[in-house]
Amino acid sequence: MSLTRRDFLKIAAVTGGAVAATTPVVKSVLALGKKPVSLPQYVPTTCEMCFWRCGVIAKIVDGRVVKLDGNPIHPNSRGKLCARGHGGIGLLYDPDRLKTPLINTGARGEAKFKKASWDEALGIVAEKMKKIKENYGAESIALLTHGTISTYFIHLLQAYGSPNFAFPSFALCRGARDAAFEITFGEAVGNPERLDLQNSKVIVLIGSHLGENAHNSQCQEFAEAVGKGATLIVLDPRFSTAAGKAKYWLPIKPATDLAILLAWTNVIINEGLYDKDYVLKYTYGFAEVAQAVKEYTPDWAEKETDIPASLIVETAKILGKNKPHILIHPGRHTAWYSDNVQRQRAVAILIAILGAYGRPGGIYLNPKKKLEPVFLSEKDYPDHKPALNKGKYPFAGEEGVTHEIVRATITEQPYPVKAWFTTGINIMKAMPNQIDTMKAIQKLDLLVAVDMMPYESVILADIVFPECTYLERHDDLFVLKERALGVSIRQPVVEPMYDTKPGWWIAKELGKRLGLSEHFPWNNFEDFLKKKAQAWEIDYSELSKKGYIDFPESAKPYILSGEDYKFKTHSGKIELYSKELKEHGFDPVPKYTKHEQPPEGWFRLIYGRSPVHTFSRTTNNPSLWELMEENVAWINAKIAKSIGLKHGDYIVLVNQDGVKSNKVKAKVTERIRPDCIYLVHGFGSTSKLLHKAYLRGADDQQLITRYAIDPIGGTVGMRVNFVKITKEV
Ligand SMILES: Nc1nc2c(c(=O)[nH]1)N[C@H]1C(S)=C(S)[C@@H](COP(=O)(O)OP(=O)(O)OC[C@H]3O[C@@H](n4cnc5c(=O)[nH]c(N)nc54)[C@H](O)[C@@H]3O)O[C@H]1N2
Ligand SMILES: Nc1nc2c(c(=O)[nH]1)N[C@H]1C(S)=C(S)[C@@H](COP(=O)(O)OP(=O)(O)OC[C@H]3O[C@@H](n4cnc5c(=O)[nH]c(N)nc54)[C@H](O)[C@@H]3O)O[C@H]1N2
Ligand code: SF4
Ligand SMILES: [Mo]
Repeated sequence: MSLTRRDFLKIAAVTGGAVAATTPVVKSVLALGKKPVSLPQYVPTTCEMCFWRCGVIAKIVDGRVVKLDGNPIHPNSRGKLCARGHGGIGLLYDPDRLKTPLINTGARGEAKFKKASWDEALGIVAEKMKKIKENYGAESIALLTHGTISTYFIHLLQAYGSPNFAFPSFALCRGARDAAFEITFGEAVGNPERLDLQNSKVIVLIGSHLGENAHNSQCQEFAEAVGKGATLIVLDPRFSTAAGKAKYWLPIKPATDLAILLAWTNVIINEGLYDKDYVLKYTYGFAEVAQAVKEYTPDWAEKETDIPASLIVETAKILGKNKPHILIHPGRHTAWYSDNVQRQRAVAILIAILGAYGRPGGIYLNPKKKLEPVFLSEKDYPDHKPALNKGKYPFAGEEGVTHEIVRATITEQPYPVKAWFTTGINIMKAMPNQIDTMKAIQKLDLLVAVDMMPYESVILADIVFPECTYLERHDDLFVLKERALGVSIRQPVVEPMYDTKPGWWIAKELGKRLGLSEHFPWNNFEDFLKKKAQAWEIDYSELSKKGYIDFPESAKPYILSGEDYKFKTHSGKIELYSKELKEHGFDPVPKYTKHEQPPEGWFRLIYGRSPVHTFSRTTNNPSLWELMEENVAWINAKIAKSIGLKHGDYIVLVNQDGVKSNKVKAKVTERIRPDCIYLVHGFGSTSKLLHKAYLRGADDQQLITRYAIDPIGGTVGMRVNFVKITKEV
């Protein structure tokens, strides 16, 4: 059962939102001198089982978290959590958690650790950092990071003098989409994406496997739209969960999506089905697009994609006739091939000519209000050398490029990299080409991991700092750009277990030992949060009680009819033709590029999500492991028959470079094209310290020894590997 908004407001009225605060009811019972009765306490906080960051209400009985529910007033959860959100309790009480700081006494990866005190472990890391700075410069220390902890460690590194950090969420995830939207509309589509799904008449999913990709409120709105009869068109070589709800499942040949996007544009323009007024008023470069797509006819696209021309025309007409209430999902994990930005540009152009940006059922606008940044400290960072990826990819953005850190570490160009910090990232699972990652690691004088669980990054580290879980700590406030602007709080619902500490504390203590105390001018993180709330004119105690506060007057979802709306591009218009791309030597309007297809007897390796796991990070979670213990390899039934493979047989996959996977069960199914094999990402852990996940299933990343870099934004194409099936396990 999920909490309703009314239930929660009643609960919020009696609980302070603070960890140890006994409720007034409990206090009155104690005052009567009776045996303490444990009435449940309810504390709101923010989930970090993935990056959707739903509002959570934790139910605590006798100091133990017994249930997590969705916060009904939080727009990302709307009273519900996904399975992984509920599974937060499994993380909190996982017996395999990191419990103390650790010092590696063996070789990297051997997992021979000695327990250490915080003072000892922090002291060792600080001394090594000082030596590296003396010998090579502070920029030789790099940070690979993901999640909330990034805020504190990027701050620490910059204060020490290094500009080198990278998130997997750019190059390996949504970077191409964000670059394409910034080029076209002058702004990214946001996280959560600003999708007006609940009002869409037609929804197009290109990959975007909603239902397996369990982003909570997006799945709720998607279900609502399907329930209201929206027409769903799914492009996926695999019959995904979403394809099961679709009117049109188009099992596209992988790597050819740009062909159908350009052919749809061709039909919509030729048939005059685009939004003429919108195009005239708000876009730049329509004539160039119309000219460029002339060659991309449905007949041509049929040969590229395997989708019949008649279906391409039929679906294009549906899009045109229902404009502007069209939701062409801009995607999230868009690190597919070498032309990710151009594919995403084609999506953006289609959205624009259908008039679906800033319109009901399309993409809604950012809220009107902004909250000014409040920094961890006011002190300036020292000067430093240019970052490793400086000048390499003109549209790479601010989040860094993971493979540039790996490359520079191996080649020592443009300068040596001697230390890595990995905070909230599993480098072996997130980044392609594990062979290169290991080569780079051999070059390091120091490898530090800050994590909660002994995944692969941890067993490779020299020093391990155990962070407490999101249910045991404060973190920075989260600003949400839903239809209205809002702020969400993370606060401890129980005290940290074992000898674990919050990320902000670890960064501050390390900073202290490096002479950087002035960059951490607060004792307790809650003091900083209160200062921030004050600057934003938010009542902190109300935020702490409710978990979420919004500014309803900030919502301005749609462009009004005839409004003189200015986009944040150079021209103030939507740039269908991009002068910016042209100036950098790239195609100003997307052109089709052919990608290599698997040779006879080989299959393209594709991958995606399970609704009950997040990447590798939940594979050992006792509650979620029970729901799915290992992944399986999806193989087309005809192929299986031709090689005598039965459903449930164990197989091994071998890639084009001879790399073999761990054994994995075959899922023999009609639900996938014969030219692909599909794995859920994140499995096949090689960490012996994980009693549930160790060697369960196959690791897609192990087989991704090749990757294709998109020169526009430095994003990575990871679906360019081919595998064979062997039955030798
Ligand atoms: N449960 C759960 N949900 C999650 C996450 C999680 O770990 N677990 N992670 C979150 C994150 S950070 C991200 S980035 C998103 C990722 O989720 P999405 O952005 O939805 O990922 P995609 O890569 O678009 O979708 C994977 C689908 O693409 C299909 N596919 C493979 N190759 C092709 C191709 O060439 N063309 C087409 N059209 N389809 C193809 C696959 O068969 C699969 O169904 O999920 C988010 N949601
Ligand atoms: N082959 C392949 N590669 C991929 C993807 C894919 O689908 N296939 N997906 C890509 C995408 S879209 C993304 S976003 C990235 C995701 O990349 P990552 O975010 O690195 O994903 P995980 O594998 O879950 O590793 C997360 C690590 O952080 C730790 N962790 C989790 N929460 C916390 C916390 O609160 N504090 C600390 N200190 N540590 C924490 C976990 O224990 C784990 O060790 O991977 C990318 N790489
Ligand atoms: S989508 Fe699920 S895992 Fe992600 S934040 Fe929301 S409840 Fe947590
Ligand atoms: Mo992602």
